[in-house]
Amino acid sequence: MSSNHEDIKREQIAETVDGWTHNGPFHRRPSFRILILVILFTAFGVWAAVFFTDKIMPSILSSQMKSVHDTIIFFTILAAPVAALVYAIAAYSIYKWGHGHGEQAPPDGPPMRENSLTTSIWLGASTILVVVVLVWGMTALSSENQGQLRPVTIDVYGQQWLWTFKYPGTGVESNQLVVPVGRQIRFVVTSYDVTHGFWPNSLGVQIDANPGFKTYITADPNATGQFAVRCSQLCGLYHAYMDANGKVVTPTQFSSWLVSHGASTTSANAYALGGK
Ligand SMILES: [Cu+2]
Repeated sequence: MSSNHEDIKREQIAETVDGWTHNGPFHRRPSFRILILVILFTAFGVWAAVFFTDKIMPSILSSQMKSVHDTIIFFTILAAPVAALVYAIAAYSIYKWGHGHGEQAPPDGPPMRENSLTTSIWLGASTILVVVVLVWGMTALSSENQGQLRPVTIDVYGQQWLWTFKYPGTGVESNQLVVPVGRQIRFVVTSYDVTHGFWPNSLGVQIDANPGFKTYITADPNATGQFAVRCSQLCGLYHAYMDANGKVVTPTQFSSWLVSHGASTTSANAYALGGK
């Protein structure tokens, strides 16, 4: 290619990047620089989803929490390019036409709804994203509701501002939530006063505790460890401090814990190690 040709090409590129043509779908064309910003911001979003989620979320102690965790990562990755496009256009506009940068903003172009290509891409992309999210969500939800034959039932009581847990058949009542690993836990939840939200965070489930009737939720703990039980419904002055300690332990440890809290060995073993 001759140098003359290269000059002309460079001029054309410069025109596409910096100028705005009056026949493009966006009036001023999305420039190469915006595209670079979109790629950079998307990469940041994907990085944040993959490396940051673990650091800011509760640990994973159940199959439900694993599914919550994966869903958050997956949805953040899906949302990253959309957010990146918005931030890229905003950042570029502020840089290029912001106060004090010298250049005057170009006049508005024709309305976008009149451009069928733009609206088709926009509608098509939104539809695909929504359908993917819907299918993912329904799959995750249906896999959470498979009941086990002999779940461990725990009665949960919320009140201003503490949690009480009762372990039926053992006579044990505690402000600490201890559950055995490898068994399905069925929480029967209610409240003594106002509506609270029962949220054992690392178990990845959450349900309202309503006065006057019972709600049910099941969790499948698959790893031992500590977690927090929080209240997820604004319930009064000390709502933020309405928390309890939670612990996933082995069935044998669970049985000993029940005994140390007043259960007979027979009832603790029957409850913790295979009975109902
Ligand atoms: Cu509460």
